[in-house]
Amino acid sequence: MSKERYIAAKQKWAEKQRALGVAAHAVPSRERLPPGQKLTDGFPVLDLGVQPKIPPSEWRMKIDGLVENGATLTWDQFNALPQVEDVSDFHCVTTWSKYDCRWGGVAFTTLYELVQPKPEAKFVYFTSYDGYSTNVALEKCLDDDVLVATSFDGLPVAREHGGPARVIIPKLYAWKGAKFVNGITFLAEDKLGFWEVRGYSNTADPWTEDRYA
Ligand SMILES: Nc1nc2c(c(=O)[nH]1)N[C@H]1C(S)=C(S)[C@@H](COP(=O)(O)O)O[C@H]1N2
Ligand SMILES: [Mo]
Repeated sequence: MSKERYIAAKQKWAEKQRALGVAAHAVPSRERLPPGQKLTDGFPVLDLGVQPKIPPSEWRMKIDGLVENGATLTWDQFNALPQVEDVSDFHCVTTWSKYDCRWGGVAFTTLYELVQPKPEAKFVYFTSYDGYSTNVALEKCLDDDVLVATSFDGLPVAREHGGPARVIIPKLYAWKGAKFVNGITFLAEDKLGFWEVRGYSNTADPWTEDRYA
């Protein structure tokens, strides 16, 4: 099941990257702004009051849990992985949305391929340098717009926006995308993250205003 989704997403990524420069657009649904959201031109910053400063030489991304090939990647190793770019819309649960965010980095499917999750893996738990965490069903991570972004609009992701690397999952409210990400754990059972244990919805679908549990 996951395997098929993974292959389908890989294929879509490949098609998108081929078309890049011609039509690298988010595919807007007819109603592009989810219910209850307001469009913003700026880019608000939401964090826990800490913006950790991680020198590239110290940065690590640990991928573990139910995987065949666990990995702890250095900055150079991470950036040596195949790169993608994708334009998507960004929806924060506090009701602002930002259109056409151009993110570049490593597709989630590439990391999936690298570590080879076991069939029992059904959930993903992300952790961050600021103590943040969030959880997402593996199936939701296997879309052709989910990536660990290291660039925004062609420039390195700014520290306040989660640099050096942050997760982007456009189809879910943005709290599901960990800034300052340093860990990805594959699990058989769901494990609630920072906001999920504090009453935010576990599924976080902007289209059904699935904000709070
Ligand atoms: N590490 C970390 N990731 C995080 C958060 C955070 O506080 N810490 N906030 C989340 C929330 S609620 C949102 S809306 C987005 C905000 O991203 P931005 O600050 O780039 O707008 O990051 C998400 N990821
Ligand atoms: Mo948010």
